[in-house]
Amino acid sequence: MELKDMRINGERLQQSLEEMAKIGATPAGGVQRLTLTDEDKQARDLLVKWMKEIDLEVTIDEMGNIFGKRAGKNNDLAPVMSGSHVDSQPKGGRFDGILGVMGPLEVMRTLHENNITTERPLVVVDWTNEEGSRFSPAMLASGVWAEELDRDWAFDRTDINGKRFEDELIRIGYKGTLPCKQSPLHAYYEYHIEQGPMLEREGKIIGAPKGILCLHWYDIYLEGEANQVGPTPMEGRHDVLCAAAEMILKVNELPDRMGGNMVATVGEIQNYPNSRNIIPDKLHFTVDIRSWDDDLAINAWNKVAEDFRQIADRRGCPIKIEETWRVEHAPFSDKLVQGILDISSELGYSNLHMVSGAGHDASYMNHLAPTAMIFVPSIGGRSHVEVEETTWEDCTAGGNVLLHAMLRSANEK
Ligand code: HGY
Ligand code: MN
Ligand code: MN
Repeated sequence: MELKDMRINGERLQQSLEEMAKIGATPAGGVQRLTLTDEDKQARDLLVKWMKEIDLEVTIDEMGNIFGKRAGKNNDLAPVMSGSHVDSQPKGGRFDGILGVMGPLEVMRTLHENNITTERPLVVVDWTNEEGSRFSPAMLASGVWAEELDRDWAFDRTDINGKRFEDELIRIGYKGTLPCKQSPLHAYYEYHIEQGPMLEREGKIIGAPKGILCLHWYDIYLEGEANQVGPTPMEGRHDVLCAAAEMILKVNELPDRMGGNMVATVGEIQNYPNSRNIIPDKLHFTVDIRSWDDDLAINAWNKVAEDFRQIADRRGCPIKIEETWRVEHAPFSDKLVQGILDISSELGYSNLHMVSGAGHDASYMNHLAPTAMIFVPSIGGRSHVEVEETTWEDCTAGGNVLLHAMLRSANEK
């Protein structure tokens, strides 16, 4: 069979995704595989088993990143890498992340059974803690690999129960010995569901994002004064929940105030002591700001942070602000993006040049090598929810585009 006529085995890809979806399955049809939980471990164990079944050289680094390498004709050449993440959001979907690990694995399976060896080696990767839900920030381990985040800072990140990242990595047996450090890459492809409405709205099958928005994460801590809700007059209260309520609405108003081209969200809040008859006196909430324009995002943050300080001052609730994490917008390789659009057309798939509002490990890989992503539609534009859904046909289509994009790059001398 000629290379151009090769296709992945869509049924096998579906079976692998269905097998993985059983790990951490939730009653409403989603998955919960939070980073470094037992469910994450189960999915990792299954991935490693499948990698070994097709003779990939499996290595695990000290951040738990799992690499499966398929030798090329010339292993001195820098590899072509493709991957994503097996961890999920709490009550997350069955496609986010895992499609981007099962996709390249299926590419490797297809090459393996057809005895095809590319010029360059190929690597499939599972990046630890892409989601950042249990341990913030997101893309933690790809950030360390790209040498943009400090490994020991990452090791010390804690979850809401005070468990340390490194301790949990050791507990599930995935703290490898390989240093978590970048190595030369010829190209990086990430295959992912769109997680938005564009492809469905435009009636297209394949999305080729021009890049990813910047992601800025902040953590806000407020102190107030607890008291019995009955006898305490309204006047003079230091109620952190009321202070936060004002602040959260300021975040929601921010994109309009800045003239658009950005999104701003408060997604997480902890209120203490969270008893209906005690005035709350401790509170934490998060802020997520994204834009293609990094400066706009920073200007927006500076404005809303000033609002926060004024509200905290007026309400007598001391505030602590942490500028937790920033990753700048990622403009992908024009060459690789055009390649994805061309391959999609050659394979007969409609396609759309777009942008990614969702963050991906590709943002960091984009600093190291020519990078691009392949999107397939999310039904109803929904993601990070249990009803997240993509048709098996579209999963196969994206896998075929990934196959030919990887082949094209891996056969470059
Ligand atoms: O936040 C994101 O967009 C990704 O899911 N980590
Ligand atoms: Mn993802
Ligand atoms: Mn996600």
